[in-house]
Amino acid sequence: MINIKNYDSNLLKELLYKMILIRRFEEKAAQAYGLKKIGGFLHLYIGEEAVAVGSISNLDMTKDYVAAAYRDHGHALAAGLDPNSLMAELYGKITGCSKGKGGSMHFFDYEKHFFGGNGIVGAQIPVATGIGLKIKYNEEDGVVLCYFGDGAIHQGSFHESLNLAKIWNLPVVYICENNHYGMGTDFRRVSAIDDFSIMAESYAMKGKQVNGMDVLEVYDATKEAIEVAKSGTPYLLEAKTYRFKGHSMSDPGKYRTKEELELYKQKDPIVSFKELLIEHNVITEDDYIEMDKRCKKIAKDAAKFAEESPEPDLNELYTDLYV
Ligand SMILES: Cc1ncc(C[n+]2csc(CCOP(=O)(O)OP(=O)(O)O)c2C)c(N)n1
Repeated sequence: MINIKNYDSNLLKELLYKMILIRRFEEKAAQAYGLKKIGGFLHLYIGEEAVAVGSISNLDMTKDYVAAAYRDHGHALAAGLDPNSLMAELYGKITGCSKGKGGSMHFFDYEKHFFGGNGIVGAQIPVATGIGLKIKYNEEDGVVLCYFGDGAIHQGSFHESLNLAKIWNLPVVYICENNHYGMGTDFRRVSAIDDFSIMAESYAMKGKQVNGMDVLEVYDATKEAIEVAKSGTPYLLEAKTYRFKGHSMSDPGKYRTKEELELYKQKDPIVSFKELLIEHNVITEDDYIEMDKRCKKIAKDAAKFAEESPEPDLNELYTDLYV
């Protein structure tokens, strides 16, 4: 049972603030997408914020690493990437973190240890494993958090990576964000089991299933997983979460009932955490309103920055290429 008194009040406020920032940033991005200011795909993370925030808040991004899939806005913001450069990336502008050439699915920042943003389902899992090997080989004090969806867990890349990670005892925490759907497919239709954390046993590592709508539960479980991973055994976490929006902006979400969606909205990770903090006098309603205003302004300013930024020069087509 989580006792809120065990946590530093600044940490609690920071967790709430980061979740609100992700929510407001994405709402602004969705609006810009609707106005056709953003092209390509846009996969929103709304509803899942507690997973990225709860886990990444354990990291020191000067020595730790994050690798994510295409639903990556939340992870990038939680990892401390600049909202302006992220919004500019969505707009395809040169000031974007990937110079406007990656878009929503390919946020990336080598300096800040953020390794995507990967459009290929499961592609980031071997990448994260490779980073784990680099940390171990160089005897660095770091860990990698690797995120992927329930749709990626049946990919060969997942199984091959976990096997290698255990053989080499790499400092990687694999985090399956089970938001119930891979595009329009309910995970129970395509999975032989419904507790993915038990897959850890196949690779002689520890696994745990956590409530991904509860930021503190994710925070605690990741802290423990990081300790285990750093002491020589990789770890698999499964965070049970839910996305409130479609798979991407073009998905009307007809494969799920309104009742199901409503049920999960009652468990909104931001609203429930805010209520918990108010109940325990960590913040007041006014503090929340002030935090929310701050985040809305950051999102609005980011959109302004993106709009006013230049397009990439045509010559950029030939830079950063590996052929
Ligand atoms: C190798 C590969 N196969 C298929 C696709 C098409 N595709 C894009 S997203 C997706 C569903 C993945 O679902 P999940 O991993 O659960 O992530 P979520 O979208 O739920 O966050 C699929 C099949 C792809 N991008 N890459």
